[in-house]
Amino acid sequence: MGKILVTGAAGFIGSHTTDQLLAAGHEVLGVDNFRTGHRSNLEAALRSTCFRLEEADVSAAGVMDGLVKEFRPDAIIHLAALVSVQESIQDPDLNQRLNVTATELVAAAARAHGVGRIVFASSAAIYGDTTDLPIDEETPKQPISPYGEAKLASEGILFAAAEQSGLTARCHRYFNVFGPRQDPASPYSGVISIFARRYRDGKPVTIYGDGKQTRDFISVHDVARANVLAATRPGIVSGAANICTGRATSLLDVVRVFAAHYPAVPAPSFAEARKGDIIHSLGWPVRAKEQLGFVAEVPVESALSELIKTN
Ligand code: UD2
Repeated sequence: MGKILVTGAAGFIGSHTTDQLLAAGHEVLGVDNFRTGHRSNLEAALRSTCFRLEEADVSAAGVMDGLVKEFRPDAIIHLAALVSVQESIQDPDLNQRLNVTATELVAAAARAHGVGRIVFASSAAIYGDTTDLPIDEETPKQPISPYGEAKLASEGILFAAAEQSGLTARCHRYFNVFGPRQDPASPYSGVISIFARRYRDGKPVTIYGDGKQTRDFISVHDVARANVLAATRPGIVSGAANICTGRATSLLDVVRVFAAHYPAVPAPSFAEARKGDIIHSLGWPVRAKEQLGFVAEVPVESALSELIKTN
């Protein structure tokens, strides 16, 4: 079994990835500064003797070098990031440090200590607001936020490191990920996390626009599985792939599932569409299948039902 270092291990995607790695018998070193991650997300992982958690900032000089030198991982899954697009606009310097400098330090540590693979949390945000659907990996990269710019720059950093040192770099362009442990704190948090909290609290949700907008919503369990595959499956080569389902789900579809589970909660209210909101987003999932053997398996309806049960 392998040794895997997970940055951002206490975050939404990081904690699910850690859980799946441990379940598969790997040894995991988790790194998190708890800026947006929560120790409680790792409650189960912390009971495992194969898991160690290090409180540290990946973007601080020397941190990754020291940890990689000591732990000698077979692979690094780099998920630590500034995750809010909105925050990247408000604080571009912080975005640069957490989303670009951190990647440079991860790549440098991997090269210095002979790590074989890096799996990176990229984003569909690198495609900007294209209306050319479905989005495949050849779609022009035209990010419209500092967040998207940083994810694209990080891909470049990792592919250059792969060219120079022979390590394998896998960049996962996540679409709209949802599931347990996603933080609904900001109005710009993922819509499903916001809806889950509102329904749980007995409050009606607000739909911006007519609710017919669609997204390629993918369960965090599928996303974590893609991370595990990319880090551990033999014979994988460097590349970037969309991590998506290839299926469009509208907000009205999402609300229908919640409403059926919470019949006492008042009906949604409708408000004007958000400025700059895109109407449809949909990924083309074939490259992940070809390069990783990854196909999303969890239907949105059952992932929503699971989320509601743990709500
Ligand atoms: C993603 C980013 C967002 C921005 C956008 C650019 C995430 C979570 N969000 O938004 O920051 O960069 O891409 O395209 O990565 N909605 C409601 N009610 C609510 C909240 C949201 O109706 O309470 C709508 C929202 O207006 C949108 C849809 O739900 O039409 C999905 O919103 P989202 O923020 O979850 O995801 P997205 O892809 O629009």
